[in-house]
Amino acid sequence: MKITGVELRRISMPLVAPFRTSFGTEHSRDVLLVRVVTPEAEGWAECVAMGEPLYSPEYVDGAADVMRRFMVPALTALHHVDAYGVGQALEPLKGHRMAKAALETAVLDAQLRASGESFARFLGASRDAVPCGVSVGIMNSIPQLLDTVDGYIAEGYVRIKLKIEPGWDVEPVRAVRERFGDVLLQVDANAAYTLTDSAHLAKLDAFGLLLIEQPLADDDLVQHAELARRLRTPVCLDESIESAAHAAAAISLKACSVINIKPGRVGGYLEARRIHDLCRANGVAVWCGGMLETGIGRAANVALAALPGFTLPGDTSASRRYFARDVTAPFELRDGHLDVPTGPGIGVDPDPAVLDEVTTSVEWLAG
Ligand code: OSB
Ligand code: MG
Repeated sequence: MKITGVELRRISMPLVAPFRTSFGTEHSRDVLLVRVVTPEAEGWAECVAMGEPLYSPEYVDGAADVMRRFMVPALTALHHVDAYGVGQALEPLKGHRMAKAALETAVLDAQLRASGESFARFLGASRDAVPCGVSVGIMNSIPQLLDTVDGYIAEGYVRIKLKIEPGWDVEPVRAVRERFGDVLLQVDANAAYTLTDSAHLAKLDAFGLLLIEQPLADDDLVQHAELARRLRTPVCLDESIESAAHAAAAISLKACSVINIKPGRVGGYLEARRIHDLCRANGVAVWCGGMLETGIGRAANVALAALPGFTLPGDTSASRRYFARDVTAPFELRDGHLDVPTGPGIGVDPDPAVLDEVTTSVEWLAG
């Protein structure tokens, strides 16, 4: 395929409720959508970079800038490109994996729409529906937390993830465990602790958690290995794993026994699949994380979550957990599961009328 041009579209998506983590509170998602145009087909993708560089160094204005200044010109200069070629062409540019992921995914979507193949089939999915968990933000009080979790369990979510930080960890976990019995439960610290907190974190061992996600800093692989020796709760990495090479290092160091795979964080679905394959070969469980995506990003994540190594429920929640109205037909929970899209490419299309209403800017980068 030859790329004719790329549209960068910014949309503003208010969240149904504020989402608080150890790094900040999100009220609305400022999303960068990428539309790649080729003579054969168009492809869509969502860049998961957030408004501010708090989860990782990337942020949405920076992602748009690096795409417009360096990445899109490198891709439109090619006479022929497919998804594998995007990675090769962008390889000299350091970092900016969320920006790279969005461009590669849009090209992959265009390519698969042209050939009539779904993401699920292309990636090697082995299921037609995936079990879903939900990520529950830090709340103002324990009663408020219990009400929120109660609502999610009533909707059918099969696993609860509690965001934690120093001062909001053992007590909320104890309260949820006492109230909801043996529900699948895990926690996510978003790098809020240090190794000196290991005795405190070991108090969580009493609650039979599936895992503790990213307790320490992004670049603390060695410290995570030490912490993993001190805890019975399995350690899972999110922020620390930006590539298959990082995953290989973490596995050899025994820094984790579980990995949260987010395609945006690792540079795209091809690298996400490499991490899946590596983990599967090494007996490391994986699950699909989320970045509060709209239906466009969610569709591809649900396809990835259907691969055989995704043995734990993901943060692939229903559209209504995030947005009153999604830009695609809403993803809806059925018996705790989301159906894997089967249509060509990501298998969903943004609704042009909804898209118009939420769009804050559009930029066309001609090839
Ligand atoms: O650490 O997994 C995380 C959301 C934004 C940034 C980081 C994280 C999250 C979530 C929510 O936990 C996952 C989701 O429901 O999309
Ligand atoms: Mg996380």
